[in-house]
Amino acid sequence: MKMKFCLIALALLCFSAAVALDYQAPFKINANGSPIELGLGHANPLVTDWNGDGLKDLMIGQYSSAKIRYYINSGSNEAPVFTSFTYLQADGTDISLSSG
Ligand SMILES: [Ca+2]
Repeated sequence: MKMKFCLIALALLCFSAAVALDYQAPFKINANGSPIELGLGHANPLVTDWNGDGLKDLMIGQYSSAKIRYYINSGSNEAPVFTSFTYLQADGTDISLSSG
């Protein structure tokens, strides 16, 4: 019984250490000097070097329009600069993922 308790305690300790995440405080991201506004609903951001220039870009799935905004980083990875966005397209048409 004592051994079983120790194994459970060890498992809980490992699990809690594995899920203890250290998040930064939330902050707004600017484009053209103003915070990015997405309208109604939540956003699904992704930071990745989409165009392969070595700078991390910003992709945002937009709930209200069901489209994906693409902001090219014209700054650096340490101090990104975003201006206007385009919507991701496939075959010349904005990609739209409707809910439901
Ligand atoms: Ca890039």
